[in-house]
Amino acid sequence: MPRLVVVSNRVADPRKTAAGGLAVALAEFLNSTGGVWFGWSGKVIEPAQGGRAGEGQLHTQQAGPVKLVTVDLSREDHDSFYTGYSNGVLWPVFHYRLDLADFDAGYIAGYRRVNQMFARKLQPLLRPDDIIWVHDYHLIPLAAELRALGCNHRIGFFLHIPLPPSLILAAIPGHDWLIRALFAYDLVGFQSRADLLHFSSYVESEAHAQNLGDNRWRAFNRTVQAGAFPIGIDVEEFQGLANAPEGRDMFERMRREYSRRKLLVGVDRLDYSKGLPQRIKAFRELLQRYPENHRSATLIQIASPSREDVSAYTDILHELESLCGSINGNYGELDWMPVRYMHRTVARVRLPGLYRASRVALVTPLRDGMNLVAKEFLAAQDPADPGVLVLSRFAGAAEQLKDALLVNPYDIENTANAIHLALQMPVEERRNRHASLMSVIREFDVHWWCDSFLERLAQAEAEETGTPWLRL
Ligand code: GDG
Repeated sequence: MPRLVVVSNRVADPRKTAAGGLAVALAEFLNSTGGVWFGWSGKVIEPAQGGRAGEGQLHTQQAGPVKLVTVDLSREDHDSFYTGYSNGVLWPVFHYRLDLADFDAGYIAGYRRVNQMFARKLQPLLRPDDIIWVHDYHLIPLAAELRALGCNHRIGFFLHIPLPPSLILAAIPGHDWLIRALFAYDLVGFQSRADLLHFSSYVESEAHAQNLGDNRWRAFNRTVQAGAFPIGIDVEEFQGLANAPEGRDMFERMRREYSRRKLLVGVDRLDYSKGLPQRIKAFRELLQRYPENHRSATLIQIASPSREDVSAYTDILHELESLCGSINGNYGELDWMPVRYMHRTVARVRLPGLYRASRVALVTPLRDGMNLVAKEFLAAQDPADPGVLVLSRFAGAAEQLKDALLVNPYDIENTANAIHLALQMPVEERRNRHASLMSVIREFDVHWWCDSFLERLAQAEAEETGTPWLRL
């Protein structure tokens, strides 16, 4: 068995329960296969501590069967690579938010510098038969930088966020460089068929790649294969959490506390892609249009802190606080607070109980690669009395979860109607929808995701590799 080397911006100890998302998925998989997990240590070296000179310090730790190897970043590299290019350019543009992008010309050099440094640090650690799996938008050029150092390994890439249509992508200065870099991989995975379609139309129209059929394209002297591999959750693990003492305790406390109410729940990182203000406005519209929900419908919105050094995130924080405050002020009663908004991270073990106690989940991003909260909510439900998922049609998950109530989150009135429908839905219909959604999330779970990606990577044709053709 070849060894698996996973590379992602952040690395987590796979023996500990992480906050969720990517870290949980990868930790779970690496725990079973063993291997190496390489990424940034999370540590930033300030100029006073040696700045650039102090960067690249390697830390190695054995965590069960997994070797964790991390590197430090200098303040300058962190600001241009992480805050600047990754989260100030790629994150907003890939989520179709050109208005929020900060195209500072200096960022791309830092982005490339860090990818080069990652490649330099990783390459000496590789064994000849390793398989390398690179994750997400921070590390798009990593394979090209590894190839430039003579690395001939099988390398796959998975993009966790959406890939926008060509004309949006083309707004990024250096977009051609970025997509060319994807051709250094043997396999490029996307969350949805829509993303794959955007990739194919970009490479054919902008990069004049030759379509070889079977999702393979040839350009820049390389052939790349691409595919849609919708990420899933570990359904059994999540259901186990729901049935564990802490999960049950949370469920019972929520049921007691809200016994006379119908709970609605939203759990998101506080991010402008998640459509939080639009969601709160749709809830306000629900109260306005359907007064029968007064004193009953109660929305718990958890917005876990995220990237607080980026100004777009502080703007949204203030907007949310003011929206929730005005709803509670205008509609609340002495014994009923319509919205409970928490800008805090809730322990993972408590989430399943919260989901299970809720009649409706509001998962209404304006754009989302997949959205794992939608799948976690379904997994946590009691099949005999399940809650209803209200899901944005712009989440990658909507391609799979057709039996959710799909909404356009920009359309506040229709979203409010869908929420009302969800609150009124008879148990028979809730059961039927839930059963059909569960069969999808069970079939396409996180194990399917890892296995199908790695199998396809192992089968991808071995390629000639070569010269440092990646010039900025
Ligand atoms: C990216 C893509 C894609 C959230 N708040 C708390 C908490 N969470 C956990 C959830 C879930 C995870 O974080 C969030 O995953 P999502 O998929 O919803 O979203 P992103 O963080 O934006 O993830 C996304 C994903 O990568 C995987 O490919 O689906 O589209 O944007 O697991 O439960 N966990 C805890 N407390 C919280 O307050 N413990």
